[in-house]
Amino acid sequence: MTTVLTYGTFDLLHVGHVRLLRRLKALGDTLIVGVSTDAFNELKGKSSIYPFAERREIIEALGFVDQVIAEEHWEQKRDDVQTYNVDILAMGDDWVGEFDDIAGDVEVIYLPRTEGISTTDIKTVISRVEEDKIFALEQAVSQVGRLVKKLRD
Ligand code: C2G
Repeated sequence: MTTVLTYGTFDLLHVGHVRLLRRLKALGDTLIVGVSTDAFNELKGKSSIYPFAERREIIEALGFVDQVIAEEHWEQKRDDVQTYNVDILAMGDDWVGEFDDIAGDVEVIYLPRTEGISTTDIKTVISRVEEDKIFALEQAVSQVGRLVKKLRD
């Protein structure tokens, strides 16, 4: 039985995350996912829209994920590899080389990311939509103001 382990924030889950996790599951029999806690996200300099409990619940809902654990600090990977008897530690290749120091205990591999999508991009699109809506509302309000003024004159 081959056990694969990976880690991530997995905020606003998208196809980049899902495709990576599917590929990781195809590498073995058991896939364990370490989801970054909100506190660890702060250490990573990231903030997430969904709190840890919801990000964990969403990953657990993926039928091909066998277990979800909390990722609380950078140093836990080596211990997790021992605790869960992990054969492969795998990440997207934006992390290439970052975890080679634990290659002695486990096979460390990096898989190509899915280009063209990221949680940051999704947040940007949503914020732009909000800005457009606010602008349209401001336009409507000023138009109503002008109409009211005309009616009064
Ligand atoms: N990913 C991907 N394709 C994307 C976006 C993300 O393959 N378009 C991969 C990343 O390479 C990572 C995983 O999905 O392996 C999770 O990505 P994030 O949620 O951004 O996690 P990250 O902040 O990279 O956290 O200790 C490791 C860190 O916790 C990794």
